[in-house]
Amino acid sequence: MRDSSDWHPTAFRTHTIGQVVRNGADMIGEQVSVAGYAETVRGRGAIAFLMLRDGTGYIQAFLKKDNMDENAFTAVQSASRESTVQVTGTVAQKRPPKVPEGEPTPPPEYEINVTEANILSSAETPLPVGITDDVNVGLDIRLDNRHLDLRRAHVNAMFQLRSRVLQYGRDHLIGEGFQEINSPKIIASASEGGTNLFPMMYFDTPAFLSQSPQLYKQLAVLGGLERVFEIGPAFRAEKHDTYRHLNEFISFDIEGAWMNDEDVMGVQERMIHHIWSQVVANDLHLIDVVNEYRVSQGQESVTVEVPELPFPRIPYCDAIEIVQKGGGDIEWGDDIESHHCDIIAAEYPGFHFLPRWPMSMKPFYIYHNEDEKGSTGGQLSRGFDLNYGRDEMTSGGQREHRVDVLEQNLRNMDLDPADFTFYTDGFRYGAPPHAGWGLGVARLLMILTGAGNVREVVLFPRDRSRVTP
Ligand code: AMO
Repeated sequence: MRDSSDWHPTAFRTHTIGQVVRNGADMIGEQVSVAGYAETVRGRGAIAFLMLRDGTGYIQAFLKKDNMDENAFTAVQSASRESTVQVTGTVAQKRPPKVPEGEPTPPPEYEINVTEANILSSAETPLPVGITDDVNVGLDIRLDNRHLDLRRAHVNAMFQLRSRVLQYGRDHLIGEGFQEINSPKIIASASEGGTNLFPMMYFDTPAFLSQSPQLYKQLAVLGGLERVFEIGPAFRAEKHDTYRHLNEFISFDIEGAWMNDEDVMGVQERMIHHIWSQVVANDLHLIDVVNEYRVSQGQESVTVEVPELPFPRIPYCDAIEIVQKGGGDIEWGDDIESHHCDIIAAEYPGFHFLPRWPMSMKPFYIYHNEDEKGSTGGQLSRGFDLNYGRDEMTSGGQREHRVDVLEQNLRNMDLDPADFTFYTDGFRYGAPPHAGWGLGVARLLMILTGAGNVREVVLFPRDRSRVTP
């Protein structure tokens, strides 16, 4: 579990369990207080073994009636699973298990000889979902009881990995000169065009939940912040029911001045390379926990292979040819859907960019150059996607910075420039060429953890049928 070396003592414990487990050799005889969940309680009569778990590890607490208050002893001995317990006692080395001759002796393990114990909160029984035992409940029941589901080791590990991924991504971008921003989530007009907005009342005025920080991150760059990023929620009123769509998701966005599509693809691949390298350097113990569970379920283990740079670039026109050659039914100007991506993924199974989409497929804010035409003469744009296998991770592109073209794009897409003056005004007083992207955080986590569904790596997912807990 988590590295606990720099956790400070709190009112309820002097040490984390992880600290005692790791530093046990130097702590023999030392008095400690730890607190955690009661995984199991064994033993009868005058002794009891309590297996205690906190967010950092597991330890056995050894209780002897003679060594402590009798009522406290009895309370622990009859404690239900998952009750929270605080124990105080001295650190001791566990008696080593007998190993057959010739086999290596396992590393020493430590336990706590308890002198004081305190049930902090008793767990009701039965538990609606199993924590340590392999109770086969579906995802829905797990999500209804997420507060318990999170106590399972592999679920806990997945969310630790999620936090790490965001940390490494953030570190990388800050290292490339990006600064973090927060854009409003209550907005007055569609940021992506289209109709997939959740309406709301903002006092007496109709408003919407934001679909994307798109227009605001651009305004920040136009205002001179040059390189910005945001990790925040995006809301889409789409009636999807798939393993990779939610109605609220965390979008990891960047925007940079004086950059084109190729420049921000570079930022993207370097960031992903950094995240993967850091996970390999620091977090393989978390991947091991995930794999332990996967193997117990008969699933393949996940391996974290740092992807090579640069990622392949397969321009849209070439992608169409690959799909056609692979027997897929597609024409220039069509969207590349998941079943088409399967054909491309057969050749490019890892991360790959799909740059230069037709302008007709891309939002009004994407840049295009009149001279850049596709194989059938259609107008090409500077919009791109990043895919991993069959799944889209990211969309991005160079942005249109010429206000007259921008307004024409809006009209071409049946949008009224008058509704976007808060945005287009940002381009009237000198606008740097700029570019950016938006990455679906849960989709990236799906790859890293092997999760087959974004809901696995989202704390409290919001989909068509789920708005609680
Ligand atoms: P787009 O709409 O493609 O682009 O979204 C960017 C990325 O966000 C993720 N994503 C989703 N994840 C879960 N559930 C959903 N319903 C969902 N919709 C999108 C995907 C997708 O690639 N403004 C542009 C980005 C930009 O150009 O900077 C945008 O929002 O991984």
